[in-house]
Amino acid sequence: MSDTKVLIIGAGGQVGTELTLALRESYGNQNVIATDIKEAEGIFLDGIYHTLNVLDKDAILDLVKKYKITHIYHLAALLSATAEKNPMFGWELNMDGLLHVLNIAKDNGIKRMYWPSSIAAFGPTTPKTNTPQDCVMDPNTVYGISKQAGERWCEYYFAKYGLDVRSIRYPGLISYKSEPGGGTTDYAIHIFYEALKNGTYECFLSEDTGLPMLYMPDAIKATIDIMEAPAEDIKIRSSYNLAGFTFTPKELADEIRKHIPEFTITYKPDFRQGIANSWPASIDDSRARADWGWKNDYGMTEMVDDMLKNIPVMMEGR
Ligand code: VAH
Repeated sequence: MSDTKVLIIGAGGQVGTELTLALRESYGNQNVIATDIKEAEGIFLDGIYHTLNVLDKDAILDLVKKYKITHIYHLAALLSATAEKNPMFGWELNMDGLLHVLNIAKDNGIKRMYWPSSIAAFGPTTPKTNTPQDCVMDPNTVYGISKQAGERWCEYYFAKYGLDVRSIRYPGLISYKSEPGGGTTDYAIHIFYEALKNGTYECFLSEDTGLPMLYMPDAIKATIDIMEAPAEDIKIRSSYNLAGFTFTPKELADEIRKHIPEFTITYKPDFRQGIANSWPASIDDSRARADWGWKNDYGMTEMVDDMLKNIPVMMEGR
């Protein structure tokens, strides 16, 4: 019987769906309480699930007390493109939501808390290549501003209250088990479905837009590894840089064409090009590698192979 009781807030998102599956494996279905704003469906019918609005702090507290929660993974957020369409709600959900969870964790003896930041916390004057852990951060998107502010709050709650909160700056995440969440890097997911279904894809970023990316199995591994690392190994309490590989839409299309020779791509940049232009092209994640043993298992080639192998299987099962 595990004495670990995990609450996942925002379990229905791209990361949350796969994190729920992984944490159930680690701690048992009965020790993982998955929550999201939407009604339970799919995998969430196989375990404990509650609809939860992260802006309702009393509802969060009720669940923490009902299940005697020991660990919280707080994932709920509006991502970059979505938040730009609704700035004030994006700020409210991302910031008030985080502060509700930080305060509940502080006041209710939560042993460890996880909250994802993003490379979106960097901005247009951040060094673009091999972006250092510590450098200029001038995000110019609602999402990026909320992530930069959130990092400051996490470090504050650790320093002032001793809350063991840990964080990773996720790059673009690529997966097939869950829908992408309205981000700028989502092109790198949509392209696979379009390539398989239609043999062509119209990309909303320009062909030479290099962005740091990571395959979801590695993102889930990193998330669990940082949460299970000894506290003394976590020397950065804002958020750790992390990435796997960098590619441009053209490079990704060329890799897909090794599997689907007739695949074609066109480019029609939209407002998301301006968001992508403000982000780094590659990330120095040497501190995560040094402090808690991070290393990615998947490179771009392995990711493309795995996506193109698994998407058809998953689509047949639907
Ligand atoms: C987004 N997928 O595009 C997210 C991520 C670095 C990008 O944070 O908004």
